[in-house]
Amino acid sequence: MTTAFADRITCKVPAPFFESTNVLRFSSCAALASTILPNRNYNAFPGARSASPPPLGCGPGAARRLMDMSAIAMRILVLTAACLSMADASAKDDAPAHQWVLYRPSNSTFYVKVDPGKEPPMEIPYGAAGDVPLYADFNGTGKRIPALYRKGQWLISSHADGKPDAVVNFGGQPGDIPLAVDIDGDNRADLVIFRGGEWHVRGTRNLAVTQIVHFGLPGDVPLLADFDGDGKIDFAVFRAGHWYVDTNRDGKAELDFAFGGMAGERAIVGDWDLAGHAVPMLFRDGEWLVSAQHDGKVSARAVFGSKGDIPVAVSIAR
Ligand SMILES: [Ca+2]
Ligand SMILES: [Ca+2]
Ligand SMILES: [Ca+2]
Repeated sequence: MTTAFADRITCKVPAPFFESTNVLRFSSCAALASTILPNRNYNAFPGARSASPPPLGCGPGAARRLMDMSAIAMRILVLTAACLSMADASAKDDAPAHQWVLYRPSNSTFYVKVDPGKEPPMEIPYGAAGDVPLYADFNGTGKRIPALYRKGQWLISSHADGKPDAVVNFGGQPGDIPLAVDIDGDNRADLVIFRGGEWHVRGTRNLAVTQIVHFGLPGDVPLLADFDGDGKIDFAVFRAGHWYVDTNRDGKAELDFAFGGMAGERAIVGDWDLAGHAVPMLFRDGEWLVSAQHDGKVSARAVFGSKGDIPVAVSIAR
């Protein structure tokens, strides 16, 4: 099952990310691509558990392969031109705009892009090797800001100027994984440390209290989001292609679904539509896969970033 966003694709012509302004979003790219390149099934959105990454109509991987094939090089040009012509059609799409955030460790820089939007990604140099990037509304202003976790120190940059203006100590044990989500409902991101199945939650309503929640196992990828749409943040873990979600905080999963499982991919959650349900996403070397129905099927995809980047956040642009 697909959503209204099923065939919405971010198209990127084969040029290094951020060095090209030809990052376009358009509707019906899948149908367009299959027309121009009929030997590829661009209308199919295979499940994320396939042995190899699904073909992309306009993604860099597909583009590289196709560029090597001189016999159809001209078709690429035709496709690119057609993408350009389709750009305006997407303006009629009533889907909400999304803010995509990734972090590039090689140059310690956040990249923030709004799609659809004509502005190039905003670049925020911030951090050093080994830092863990975070992007959340730490101040309760309605605006998300960058932060870094560095061996138990949280370096929050309210002005997104590459300098921390608040430093908080929380966590710091080897293997601790930081998360920043508003769990206690005061609109300010709470600091959370996942430690091998134990969640340490320091809510902003009462900084003196650290709550402990048990869910998951050592080695799990922790995730915090409202999966069931009841307005409360759920505790979730990603484990080798399976997602387990504890919606009532009793340590047992109410939701369990498969999505992903390939080596090298990263699991994150994002706000995707206005219904308030968080959606699971996978990041594979610059390709983002969305499963809006929690059924393991890819309902939308985008291209943003490249190999080595860290996906940080996806939210409704406001
Ligand atoms: Ca809070
Ligand atoms: Ca919930
Ligand atoms: Ca439960």
